[in-house]
Amino acid sequence: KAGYLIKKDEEKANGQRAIDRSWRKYYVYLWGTFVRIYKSEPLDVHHVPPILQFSMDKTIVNLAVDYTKRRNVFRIYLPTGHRYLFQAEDRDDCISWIENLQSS
Ligand code: I3P
Repeated sequence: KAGYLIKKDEEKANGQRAIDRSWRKYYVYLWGTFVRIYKSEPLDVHHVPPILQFSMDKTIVNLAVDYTKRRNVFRIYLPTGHRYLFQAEDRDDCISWIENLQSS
């Protein structure tokens, strides 16, 4: 699965509050068990280094029901302590991302 999502960093490694907390649009590509994040859709996804990549191993993904400022937002918890919010375009896309990430 791949597509544009709007991301906000909530916490960085070790659960420290992220410094840059603004929402930004990124191209997100789920490659096997890896999430690769690009500024925009690369011409060749396998030859352009992502700006961020992490494994879905030992992560937790769920709907961010407590985050009420935006709709269709899910959260990813990484074992490193990083915590990200992602906003999808609509409800279906949000559920689809959660399901794909959970089964990756
Ligand atoms: C952040 C930006 C985010 C906001 C965040 C701000 O400022 O306004 O939209 O998160 O609030 O720090 P900046 O763009 O100057 O970095 P919300 O949209 O969730 O309110 P926060 O620090 O309370 O997370």
